[in-house]
Amino acid sequence: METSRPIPKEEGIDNSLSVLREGYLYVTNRAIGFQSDIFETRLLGERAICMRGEEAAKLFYDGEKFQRHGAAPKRVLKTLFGENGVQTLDGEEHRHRKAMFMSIMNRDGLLAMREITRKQWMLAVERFEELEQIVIYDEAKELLCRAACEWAGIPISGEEVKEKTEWLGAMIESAAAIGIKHRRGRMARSKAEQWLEGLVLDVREGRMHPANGTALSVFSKHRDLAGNRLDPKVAAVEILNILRPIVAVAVYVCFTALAVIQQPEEREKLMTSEEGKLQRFVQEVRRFYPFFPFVPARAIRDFTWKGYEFNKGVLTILDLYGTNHHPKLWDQPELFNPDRFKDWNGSPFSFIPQGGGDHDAGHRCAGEWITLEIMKESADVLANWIRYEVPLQDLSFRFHDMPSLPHSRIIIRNVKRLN
Ligand code: HEM
Ligand code: MYR
Repeated sequence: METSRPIPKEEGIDNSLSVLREGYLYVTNRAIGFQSDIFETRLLGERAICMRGEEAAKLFYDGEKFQRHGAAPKRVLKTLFGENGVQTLDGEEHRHRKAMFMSIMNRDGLLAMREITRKQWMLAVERFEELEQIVIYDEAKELLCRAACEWAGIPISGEEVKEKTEWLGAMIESAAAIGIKHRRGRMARSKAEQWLEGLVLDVREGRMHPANGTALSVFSKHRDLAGNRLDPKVAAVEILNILRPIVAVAVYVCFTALAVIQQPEEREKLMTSEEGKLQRFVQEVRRFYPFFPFVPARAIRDFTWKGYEFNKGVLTILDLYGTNHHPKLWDQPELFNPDRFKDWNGSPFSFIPQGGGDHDAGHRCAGEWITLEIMKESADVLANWIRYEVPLQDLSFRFHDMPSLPHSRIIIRNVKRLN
């Protein structure tokens, strides 16, 4: 029998405000204070266990021990994720729904995304050349909205792009917000769900014929384990689980631009546009900068791990940012160093910016590979295809903004296409 030991405990009736105040550093700060990669606290009115590191990630992604149903706060479902989507499913039902997502993440799908991203950047750069200055975050959201719709088989006219970009952006930007910003996110979600529900019905009733293999086609026709089509509202939630995160890659594009600007030696290495170098650069962007902070789950049953007792139903949080910066896993974690990926061992639990474990069997991000394709193409554009001036601005970002972004959203001037 394993002897049990107490989990270090943070005092306080509720520490949710500390999470808002400290953001991405909340778990790290306490892990240092307790000298422990696991501690307990109280969040959103209940007991919660917080963990970081490779071993903790291995435990968290054990589908026999943790479930997702009832774990994400309602307010996050109302804005970021949507209700009854893949993020909230468990067991066989999850596996079946996840297979629907993974079926479009094949070689052709990835190549298509890369090509669409390149084309959208070219069109955007033509516009940038006519303008005195542009804001990279705003432009990236818009060009990725066009790319997302094209990839997903969704028609979108020039006039619609701004509105749809605004909806998708609001869902991302309101994910951890309160008050008016939260309400903006909710409203954006309901408008976007209505729009996509309409398209799903158009496909089912033969008024629209999106290309085979696109998200609109596959998700509209998908059948659940009982052989039924998805409720159109759920199909809309799942199509949004494609469109929204593609637009969210704009945050990574913005951080990629920041790295290109602030790391001239690393930028030099990208000059040959070699795939391996682009890959290491964007991997380091995903490791280094804060984006998705942590993921929640609930214990399915009572169990003991390393002597720590987990009770059935206990809310458990895995710190993604803290794991990507864990000093036991990463040499000089606060140094931006793409070359560290030359000898990274590829563990599915140590480098987890988009979740850990297995893409098909677990909840690891369905869009991780296309994220990399979009980022590599964007890094190539920002480092090699265009030249531009970077005026004086506040490029700093804060760890308590969720999502965090450079304050200026990155302004560049006099953009010119090279050759
Ligand atoms: C899940 C991050 C882009 C689709 C997740 C999870 C994280 C994440 C942390 C949850 C992992 C977990 O629950 O254990 C990100 C980040 C992205 C990104 C930081 C960068 C913008 C994408 C893209 C797509 C996508 C481009 C699709 C085109 C999904 C889906 C899930 C998911 C469908 C749910 C998977 C499941 O519950 O089984 N993502 N993601 N994500 N992501 Fe992403
Ligand atoms: C997506 O759209 O699914 C991917 C990226 C969105 C990131 C938003 C991060 C900010 C706060 C998240 C709080 C999550 C708590 C469960």
